[in-house]
Amino acid sequence: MPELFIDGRWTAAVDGQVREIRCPADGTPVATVDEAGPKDAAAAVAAARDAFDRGPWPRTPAAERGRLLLRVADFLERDKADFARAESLDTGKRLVESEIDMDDIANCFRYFGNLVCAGGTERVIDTGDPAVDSRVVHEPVGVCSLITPWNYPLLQTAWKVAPALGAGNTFVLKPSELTPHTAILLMRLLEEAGLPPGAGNLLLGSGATVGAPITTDERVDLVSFTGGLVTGRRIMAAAAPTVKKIALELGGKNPNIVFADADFDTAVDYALMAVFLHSGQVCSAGARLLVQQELHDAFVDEVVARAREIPLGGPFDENARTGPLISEEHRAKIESYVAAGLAEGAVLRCGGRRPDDTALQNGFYYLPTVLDDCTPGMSVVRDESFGPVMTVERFRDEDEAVALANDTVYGLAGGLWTQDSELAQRVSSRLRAGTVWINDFHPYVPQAEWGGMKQSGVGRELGPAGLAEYQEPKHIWRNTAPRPQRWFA
Ligand code: TXE
Repeated sequence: MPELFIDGRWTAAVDGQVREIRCPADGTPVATVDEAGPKDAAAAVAAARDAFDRGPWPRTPAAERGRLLLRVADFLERDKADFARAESLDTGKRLVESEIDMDDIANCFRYFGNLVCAGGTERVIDTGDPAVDSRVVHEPVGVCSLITPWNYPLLQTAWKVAPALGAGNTFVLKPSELTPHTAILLMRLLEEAGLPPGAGNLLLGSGATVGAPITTDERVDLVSFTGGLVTGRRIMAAAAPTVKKIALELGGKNPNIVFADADFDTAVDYALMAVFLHSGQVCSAGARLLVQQELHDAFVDEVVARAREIPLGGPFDENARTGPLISEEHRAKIESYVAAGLAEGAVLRCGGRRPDDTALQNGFYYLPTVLDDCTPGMSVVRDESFGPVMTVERFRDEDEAVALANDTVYGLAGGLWTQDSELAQRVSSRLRAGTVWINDFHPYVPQAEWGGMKQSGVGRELGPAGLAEYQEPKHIWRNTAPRPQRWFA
């Protein structure tokens, strides 16, 4: 069965291109999928445009749209095992982590399904004139291009597809060319759930070939993108000539601040999880450990001792606690950041190389790495390396901690550890980040907005604001007793 989904039909690429997908854990072929080109991209946009302008979806009652999302949530739970396996084969991530993702994805569809069913977004305005009926309603934005990355492929897709459909939009989805499978499975579920033809379209292919045209096409009204900062800037510029709405989630270089009074064991435990989860390929990874001067030596010694013990392995290795990087190219990028950090004076405490284990040689593994004595100017501190690399900086007091934490172009997330609740409150309000965790790291819920300040992005996903990204407020003013006004009498 072909894998592009355009105007309600499964189809191969017009020019017959295909792409082989290999598992990053061991290089085994996963499948060969259709690879769209510009003609397929144009056809997908045309289908979405037509479905928006003439199709039933934007005119379907909100409660019915919400019920479709709830059905998708049920189907996702039913098919969880297949989805999790497909996600793990594409990404190399542990099966248990993919299973957690699938639960989160079902919850996301359920959250937006219920939000849309609940309605209540219409606002009646009291103009003071009883003859006027004034209301603000929320309409869909139109045709949405949804472009997603490879680290949490279906999760990041769900954060876009669920609110886009819930609000009554039509979409063209382009998942990362490295991880297409769960997007294919999702489109099958949307079809099964009864989404009308053209309302949801799927393009598989590279960013340059099919991503770019769906960010410039004048028939597209909104582009929602999750990925790297460089691509995000490019997309923002590409969307400018036709003034598209944009929503961007561009990652982070997130601080994890440990004050001297923190619960030592718990803070060490979370410092490891914050950065080494999914080998650091997490936009909210706590990659910059900021530790108070007097705690530094003991804390870093313990982090290093435990980091050395983290077992690596493929999706189905039950002893593994983290997996490979997505690609050889991505591993090379991380290696060059570590090399630059060392050249600039960082001290390598552990990792800094590929594992020796012969069983891991065919995968893109890299050892959990701790770089101590880092300073804010180093590229490994400044840039998002997106790998299992923790940089350590020391601070003397609250002011220095906040200054270091905020010394970044990013502003996605940050964590802080202290038993002093007033200190926690003060620091959390001083951090310029979209999410702040106090004595925790990484949790999120679909009810709470997710997104970044500064160059971490534009707009928010999840929560009511995550739905509002896909809506246009419209003010409708009805004069129930019109009379000549004689302005020009
Ligand atoms: O991402 P890209 P890449 C960061 C991370 C990583 C870096 C580069 O630091 O090392 O980005 O990763 C599509 N027009 N994040 O190169 O390019 C592309 O096909 C339209 C953070 O893999 O951002 C894919 O579908 N689309 C991040 C998607 O954009 C284009 C998650 C993401 O790819 C395009 C992943 C173009 N011109 C990486 N070029 C996070 N925020 O969580 C590419 N694409």
